[in-house]
Formats: sequence, C-alpha cells, structure tokens
Amino acid sequence: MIRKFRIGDPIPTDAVVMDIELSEGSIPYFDTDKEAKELALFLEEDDKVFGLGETVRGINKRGWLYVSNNSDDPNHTENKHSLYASQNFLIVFSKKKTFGIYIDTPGRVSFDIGYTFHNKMSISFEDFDADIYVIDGDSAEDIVSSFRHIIGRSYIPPKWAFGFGQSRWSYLTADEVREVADKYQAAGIPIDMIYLDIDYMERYKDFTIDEKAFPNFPEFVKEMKNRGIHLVPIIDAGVKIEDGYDIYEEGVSGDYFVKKENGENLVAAVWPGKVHFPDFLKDEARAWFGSKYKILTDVGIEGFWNDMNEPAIFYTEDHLNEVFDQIDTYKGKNLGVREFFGFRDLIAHISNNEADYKRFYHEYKGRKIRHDKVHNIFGYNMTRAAGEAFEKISPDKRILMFSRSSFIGAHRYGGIWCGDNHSWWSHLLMNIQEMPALSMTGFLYSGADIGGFDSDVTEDLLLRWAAFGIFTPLFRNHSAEGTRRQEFYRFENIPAFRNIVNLRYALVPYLYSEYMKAVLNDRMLFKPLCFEYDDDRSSQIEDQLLLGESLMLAPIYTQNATGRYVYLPEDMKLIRFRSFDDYDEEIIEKGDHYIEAELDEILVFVRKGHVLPLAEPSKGMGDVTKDDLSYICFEAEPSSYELYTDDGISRI
Ligand code: MIG
Repeated sequence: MIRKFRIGDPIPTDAVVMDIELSEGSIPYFDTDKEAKELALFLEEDDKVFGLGETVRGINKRGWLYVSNNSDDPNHTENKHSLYASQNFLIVFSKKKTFGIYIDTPGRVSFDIGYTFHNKMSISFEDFDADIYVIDGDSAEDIVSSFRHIIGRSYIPPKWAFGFGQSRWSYLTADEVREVADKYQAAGIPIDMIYLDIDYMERYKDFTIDEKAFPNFPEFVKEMKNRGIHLVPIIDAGVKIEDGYDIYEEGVSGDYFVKKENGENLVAAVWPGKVHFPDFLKDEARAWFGSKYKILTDVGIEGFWNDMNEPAIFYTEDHLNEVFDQIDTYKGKNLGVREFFGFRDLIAHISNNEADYKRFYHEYKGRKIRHDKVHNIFGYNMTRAAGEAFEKISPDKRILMFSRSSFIGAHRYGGIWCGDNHSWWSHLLMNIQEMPALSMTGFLYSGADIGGFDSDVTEDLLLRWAAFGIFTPLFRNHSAEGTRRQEFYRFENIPAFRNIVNLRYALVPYLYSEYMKAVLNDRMLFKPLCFEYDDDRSSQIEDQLLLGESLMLAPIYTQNATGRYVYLPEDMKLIRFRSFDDYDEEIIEKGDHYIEAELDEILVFVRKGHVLPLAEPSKGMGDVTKDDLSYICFEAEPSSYELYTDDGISRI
C-alpha cells in the first residue's frame, strides 16, 4: 500500500510516474515538526535502515548523517555526507514493522539516521516542500517492488554492455586504444568495450573529435566494431565557449543555457576552460542537447557515459573575480593566523563552491528557479536528455547510457557508475555495500570502477576486485590519469585475470536473465541477506549479498587474506571456480565457516533449490548464445530455472 502526502508546495521532479491521490492527515510513523522542518521517527534498538542508493558507509545506514546534495567529491571517505547521487528512498526494517519512505524533492534533504541520537531518525529539509510516499508491504522486497512500480521501469542496456569494458582517463590517441585492444586480444582476455574519456574530444568540446589524435573516426569506430569492440565516449555537462563552435553557437542562439539573475549566461570553467551549462531542466534545451548525441551515433557509436553533471564547477568567472579582489586585500599585509586560514580556505573552496550554485537559474516547467532549489535533478535531466533523444535517434535499438550524477527518475534512462573511488581495499567493500541500495532505487545497470579510479592499484586488489566486479552489470576497469596503469594484461598473473573475465562471460546468461527479470518485475538484483532470511544474523551481514534468485556472494576484500568467514543462513552449495570449466562443488552447512580462497579462485554459493546456468565463455558478447548451457544445481532441476532471453538489442 502506498500513501502520498504533501508538505508545502514541492517543485515536481518527475521521479514518480504514477498518479497517486494525496492522502489527508498526518504522515504515519513520523512526527512532523514544521518549525524544525523535520520528520522524526523513534528507532527501536533492533531497527535497521536500508537504502539511499549511492552513499558512503554500510548496507545498514544507521549511525550516520547522509545529505542529499549531489557533489563531485573524489574522496569517498567515511566522513563524507554526500556523493554524486540523491536517491531518497529507504526502508526501516525490523521484525515488528517494516516500511518504506520516499522523499520526493529536488532540494537538499538530510537523513540523520541515529547519528545525533542513537534512537532517532530525523529527515530534515532546507525547504519544507516535498511529496512523501509511505509504503507498506508484506516484506522488504515487496515494499521495494511497490516503490519501483511507481517510479517506472528501470533502464535496459544492450546485452553487449554485459561484456567487459576497459577504460582509462588518458588514452590519448587511436593507436593507444588499438594497443589496448591488441593486448587484451593477445592475452586471450575477452573484451567488448573500450571507453573514450575526455581525451578523444577536440579540446574537450562535446560532440567533437580530435582529428589529429583520432583521424578518420568513423573508420576507427568500424574497425573496432569489426574486432567486436564498442567504443563508448564520455560526454561532459559543460559546453565550451568558443566562437565558431556550432554547439556553443546553437546553445546561445537557441537560448538553451542556464542564466544568472541578470539574464546573462553563466560562465563557469571545467575541462574545456570556460563553459556554459545547458539548462537540462528546460524541455527545449533538453531536446536540443539530446539531439546532439546523433552526431556520434551517426558514426556508429552505440553507447555513452555522462560526466561532470552534478554539475562539477572548477570555478565561475564571477566568483573568481571576487576571490582575486579578496586576495588583493590580503596582499602586503601582516596576516594573522585566522586571516591566513581564511585566505587559504578562500582558495581551497573555489571549486564546487556552494555560493556558485545560487548564482544561476533554470527555466523549469514554466518557472524561473534558482539552481540550488533543483540542484539534485540537474544530472538526472542530462541523462534524460540523452535517453529521450535515443528513443528518436535509435527507435529500434537500445543505446548504452550511464551517468555519474543521479536522482531517482534517471534510472529509467540509464545506469550509473559510482564515480571517483580509489584503489583501496575499503572501496572494494564500499562497492559491495552500494549494490543492494542501488537495486532498491532502480539503478540496476550500475557498478564502480574496478580496481579503483584514483591511487595506485596492486595486483592482488585488482584480482579480488575483478572477482567481485564480474557480478555487477557494469563491469568496467577504469583509472585516472597519472595513476599506475591497470589494464589486466599488465600484471604477472594474466591467466588468473583471463579466468576471472572468462567466468564473467560464462555467467552472462544468468546475469542477463536475472537483470531482465528484475527490470520487468520491479525486483532487486542485489539484496541484503535479510531480505530473504529472517534470522537475526542475516540482518547484520554487511559483506555478503544475494545476487538474483540463485546466488549468494561472499567476496574477499582484505589485503593478504587467503580466505574469509562466511555466514550461511541455510545449507548452500559452494562453487570454487578456478576457471569456468575447472571448479569444485561442496555442500556447506548452515552456520559460520572460514572459507579459503586463493587469489585466483572465485567463490559462488548456490542457494538450496536453485540453479546456476553457465555458458561457454567466448571471445566476446557477440558469441555468447543460449545454446550449450551447463547447469550447477543444488537440490533443483535445471528446468526449474526460468531463463530469460531476447535478442539483446531490440527495445522492449
Ligand atoms: O574531473 O574525464 O568521474 O571517471 O575519468 C575529472 C576525466 C573528470 C571524472 C570522472 C572520471 C573521468 C574524469 N572525470
């Protein structure tokens, strides 16, 4: 049962696609405090809280303060309150009561979940204007299904996007990209995608190609496709200000950019230098920007990733001028310590500055609205621009799309990747912990940068991370310019990487089938254990997940570990894969076990009464067929598994 309540006069977000009548009366479960702009809930000792999508910290969100305020923050440490997403759906979970709540507002919301007071959850608002959906149901997953039903069906990528993708910020030329393809193919590691980061563009201008570094791009796209590799270019939110650059000129003449109070286009700076931001909230601007993706689809591109769409701002012209004026007042002075810190902070806070988000306006549904009031739906509407355009540009075929910034609603148009993580063991754990919350909020085609984006990776971390990454729909190895190179073929134990990636391809029939069933039936792909098992221990497990109907995962995420403790809520069949066709099966009893796993072994637990279909891996997704499946079963018949298949490319 879903009840909808309204506080104040909310700005619509288009997150919910179903019309639900407003309920009268007060919001159940919570105390509404208008003065404090707060909804408060007493938390019982054993209440757990799940959800909120992409955030820091564990699967159970209790004990921290999360703020929905989409931020380009490349340090996802535990002390942070905001990442790139605002996915305001959560479930309060206990034996006595379990219910869901969705807070629909494009503005800032804080979720103090037992942070200030252990037994209090407080949801507080900058502006007390929101639609609140309270969702009851028989089980946690039931509640998720009801929620997912009202926000509309999750995005469906082309099936080839379930292959492996290699990426790096700093593939500077077509030859460098060719070399990556050559080396993967020489190493016998299947690969389906190579991602193009900002370096493919002419001076970082959206929808352009650097002709010197990537000569005859259409031919290059074809050449790679003939080798079974899709090139997937990045698109950034900012449009370079440059006379003669058609996208910029069209944006100006069409009046498609965000404006300052005085009506001038905002001047900000990102990778291209000075840019204007398209007003993705304005229908015409969204349609215009979306139509530009055709420039690349026309040359054979079939997938994109949208970046910098919080939006990230290195600086605005106006703020920079203010900073310089302020610096002048410090110059030549004997600075006291406080003044010095003030001076230092002034410089440190130039990028993604709070005040800058109040300097510009959108034209949204016929109203002029200051950016900070709708900040969290900016990236969503960039992804929507692409998604809406793809329906016209490519009415028959699916196009791959995922974004950095997100808001519920964007899940209908694309997936997300979890942004600039680090090559840290703790971020492998974070990747594991983010997946169920992303399933809850509808972002099914998602994953994190395998191996970590920033910092230098090590071979053991990359092996363990890949051994988890093969289970996430988006399976992409991506890293930052300046860090240790981390393509799999660069390491000593190439056979281990080959076996891991091969296993991914062997798993595709299962992964795709479970993915599609989750999309079509509004189900979760990744689940916390306690969504299926009602014992107390299951509700406390923070490092094991259920994946689809058949599998439990217990990834190893600590350095130098040759095994880990695994909790089994029931008997399961452990499959120890050394490669897709070299594995042992062992039935493990319910309870706690220390399970060994060498660096080149991958563990999968098959649940009782369930089936894992496996394919022969291949050189790439082009060859993965539904013929010749083998089945690993635990007290089940192969025929009891409902395998979803389709042509993998037609829109449905
Ligand atoms: O300011 O395009 O999260 O994946 O490699 C950095 C360069 C901009 C941030 C993205 C990352 C990408 C990088 N981008």
